[in-house]
Amino acid sequence: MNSNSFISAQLQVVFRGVSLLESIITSPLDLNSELRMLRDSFPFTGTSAQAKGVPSRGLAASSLELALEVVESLRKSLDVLERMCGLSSYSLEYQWNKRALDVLSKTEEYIARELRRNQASKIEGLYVIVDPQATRDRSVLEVAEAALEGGARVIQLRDKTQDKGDVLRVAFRLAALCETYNGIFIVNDHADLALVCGARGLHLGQHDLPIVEARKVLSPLQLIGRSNATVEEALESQAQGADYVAVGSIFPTATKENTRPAGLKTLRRVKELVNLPVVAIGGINETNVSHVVEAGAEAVCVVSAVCMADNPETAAAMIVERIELSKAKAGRP
Ligand code: TZP
Ligand code: MG
Repeated sequence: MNSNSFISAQLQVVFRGVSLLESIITSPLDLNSELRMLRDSFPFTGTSAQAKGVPSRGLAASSLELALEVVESLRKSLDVLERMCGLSSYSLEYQWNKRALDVLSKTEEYIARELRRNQASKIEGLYVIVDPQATRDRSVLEVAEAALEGGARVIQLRDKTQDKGDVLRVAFRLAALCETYNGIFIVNDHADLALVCGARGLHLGQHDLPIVEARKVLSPLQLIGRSNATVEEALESQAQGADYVAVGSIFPTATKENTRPAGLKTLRRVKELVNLPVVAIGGINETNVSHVVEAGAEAVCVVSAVCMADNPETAAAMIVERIELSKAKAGRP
């Protein structure tokens, strides 16, 4: 292939890619119009790209993942074109490329947000934190597997003591374990570990990395959850771009020192004001879990009630049953 036909192939990729994105991103309307304007103003000549037409509209939501890959490939093609065509910064083509990069960033942000919203809706039911300090000397893998067998939907690895290399080895194994149960694996505190082990998400406290900084480390589809003790903190977490909020401590707990009390009242208020999945945490067990579900929490997060139990699997199953009963009683799906 000579350089002219290579350039022509890149132009086809760009024109068809923009057209494909336009057909997938039908809303929001302003983003769709920006993509249409890019296609309408495509300035490059020397290609039959335009003649090939655009794909049909209205692809399914699952095509958002495809759209994300299209964005990535378009960026590469635009970069190749800029370097191979030696575009002057005053040329229409150069200006169009710059505009395209800007629209691609907005498109990528929109797609990632939508896909994360979809993932975050799966943060529901029983959410178990495994911490090697709170497993009664059993391995976190053993306890996590028992919790998943008992019906837990989310597992978070929280390890405040071991070196990162050691935590990472466990994180890889927990990530694989959760996949086999179709569960969600979250890493506490460390964005780098969450990225490297391919966790579905990262959980941050009030004094950890700000969400915007953690996003720079994570892949665009990884979730970020954030702990909150007050309504104001939960609203701030939402404003920072959290995908779910944790609220606690709901009840007194002996597992974590110096927790601030949040209580059921704060949980109810957060449910009213925050438009994200809400996870309740702190002192929750099978005897009080119904109050937490009645207050509206989508997920119930526990440490000791499962990890310190004689039999973590039956303890998890019991809590899951109570959650389901309370949801049914409240007429919730
Ligand atoms: N954050 C707020 S309370 C808490 C954390 C990590 C500990 C919850 O542990 P338990 O044993 O479920 O009360
Ligand atoms: Mg933390």
